[in-house]
Amino acid sequence: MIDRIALALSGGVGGAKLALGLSRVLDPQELVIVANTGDDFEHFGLHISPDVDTLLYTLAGINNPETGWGRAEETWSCMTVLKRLRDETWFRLGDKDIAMHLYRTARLKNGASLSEVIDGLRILLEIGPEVLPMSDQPVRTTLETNEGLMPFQQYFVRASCKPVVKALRFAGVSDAQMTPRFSHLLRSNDLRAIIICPSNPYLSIDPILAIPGVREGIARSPAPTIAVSPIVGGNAIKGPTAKLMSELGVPVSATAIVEHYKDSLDGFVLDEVDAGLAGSIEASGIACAVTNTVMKTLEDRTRLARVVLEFARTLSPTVQ
Ligand code: FO1
Repeated sequence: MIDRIALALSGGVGGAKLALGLSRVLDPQELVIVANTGDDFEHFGLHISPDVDTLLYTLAGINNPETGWGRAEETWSCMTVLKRLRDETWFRLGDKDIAMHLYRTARLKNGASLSEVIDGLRILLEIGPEVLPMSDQPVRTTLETNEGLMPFQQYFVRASCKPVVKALRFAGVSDAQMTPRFSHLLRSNDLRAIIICPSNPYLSIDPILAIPGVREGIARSPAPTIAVSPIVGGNAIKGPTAKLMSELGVPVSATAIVEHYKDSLDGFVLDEVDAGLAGSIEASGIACAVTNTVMKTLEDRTRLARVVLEFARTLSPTVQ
């Protein structure tokens, strides 16, 4: 079987952008995306999977283009009434978005696995590539902050990432298994690349890597592992990555991202503004590609996907 499947690890808005680019370059059966579920939480009795839904909405072309998360053409009737009932409305749930959570919650209650539910949503949204949760068991990103231990959405949304983070925990991760399909792919010889999307490494990618066997599976896979830098010129494109890095005592640079992933990487994609870092990164044994990694347009997403896939091809042991 020739190498043909690109396995992308994604969380949040940045990851979803590259996943969309990959989905426009590859045939559906050539792309599998593993989504972070560490941000999942129970809210109003509903099981909400933000990074999964951001990926599904983006791949289906129905995401809210301003925020990146949630749906386009949303209405907020339910939230409006909830506010009158004096209930919690800090986590904005649109009416159409709520339908997704009702579907997911009901199916989970009936015994379906998270993988089965997400595949059901993927098919209903007519998305070609497979989207997998990293695990069917619960993993919950929790933050040790100067305001105490905080569940992820309380930190990220309710407190707008203001608390100072001291450490991160992924509750439940040591008891979690990779989803069977994820584990199978990591062990297969069909992979052309393992792509770490430009998501927040600490909040969106580390929960995936922390699942027992993932790091070993990546190291063992003959496929090249490539990360796209989420840091451009010492800043994050979106979200709290830069703030988090400085609070964790990590220099806010693309080089620090390489350092963070180093045991798992074969290649690293730098933005042009950081081209000067390529030499030292390559001296550490990790190949570098330099390109525009800022994805403003659909064309940017598609072009970056092509660059990553071509880069992987040059790093493959049997370069065709
Ligand atoms: N992020 C916010 O900053 N405010 C919100 O009210 C909010 C609601 C929301 C609803 C559904 C969903 O799938 C995502 C939502 N997000 C919101 C984003 C979410 O917190 C993040 O996408 C991830 O958890 C981190 O990437």
